[in-house]
Amino acid sequence: MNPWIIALAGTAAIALVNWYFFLAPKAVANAQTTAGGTQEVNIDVEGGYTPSQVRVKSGAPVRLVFHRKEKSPCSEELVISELGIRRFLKPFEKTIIEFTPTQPGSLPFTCGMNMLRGNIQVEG
Ligand SMILES: [Cu+2]
Repeated sequence: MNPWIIALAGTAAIALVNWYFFLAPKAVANAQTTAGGTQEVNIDVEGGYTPSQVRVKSGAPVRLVFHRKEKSPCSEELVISELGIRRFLKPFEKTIIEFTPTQPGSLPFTCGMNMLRGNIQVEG
């Protein structure tokens, strides 16, 4: 095969990987506000968090509904270290986590091994 083609294909592959990790748009989900004023977000847990980027407002209660759709031990624990939360997520069930953010900032959440990651963006 023509070495130029191989070099070109290699460059294209590297560009694609860089795009994926640094530039690809990450979907940010806005919380849905219920009639009671709670900001509710449904997050699917299966090999990762969907959505992994969540936006809420400071000063109103937040309800995160984690729906774990697998048995993989990686995702069995949910940690939100900024809030001191460490919770077991039962497989194929929903686990509700409630808190009220009091100031703007980032609240990262991860699995117990810090492999799966997401973030709650609290806006003022
Ligand atoms: Cu894990």
